[in-house]
Amino acid sequence: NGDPTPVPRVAVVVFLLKGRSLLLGRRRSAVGNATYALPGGHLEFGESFEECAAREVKEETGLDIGKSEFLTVTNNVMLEQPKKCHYVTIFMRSVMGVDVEEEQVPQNLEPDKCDGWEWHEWDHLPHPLFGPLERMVKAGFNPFSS
Ligand code: 8DG
Ligand code: MG
Ligand code: MG
Repeated sequence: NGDPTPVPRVAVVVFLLKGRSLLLGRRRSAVGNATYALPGGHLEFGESFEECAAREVKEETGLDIGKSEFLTVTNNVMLEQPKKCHYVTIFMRSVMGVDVEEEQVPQNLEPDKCDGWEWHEWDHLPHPLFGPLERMVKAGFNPFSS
């Protein structure tokens, strides 16, 4: 009866950088609702991190990422959320004009999950950030200098 035993899941998310800005969308979700987060989602069976990054960015924003590189990984236990969850989150980076064709414009392809995608300057990040991202920023992580 009830839910099966919960397990940690793997997520892949992308720091998509453009000049001094990065792409963020405000979540519509039982996890981190109304907070600003990176594009990304669940690693599927058989995928590489790079494949997952490109697929999730394409599904959520329509942007075609050529390449992406691994930056870091964090362990995110979120038992206080309306939907309790635990993610091992892989953070990738892709740079507009280098790994991604510069003139592409992000579209909100999953409006049930996101209010819209916007470029935000690193020095003027919106609030509140999604918990896992907020913790990294507070700890001094910088995707431009990693
Ligand atoms: P999918 O069905 O497309 O695979 O999943 P999704 O609907 O796109 O999943 P998601 O919630 O966007 O991402 C999966 C989990 O990744 C999320 O619940 C928690 C974790 N996660 C972080 N940091 C971030 C982040 O900055 N952005 C996103 N999108 N997810 C993040 O730990
Ligand atoms: Mg997704
Ligand atoms: Mg997502």
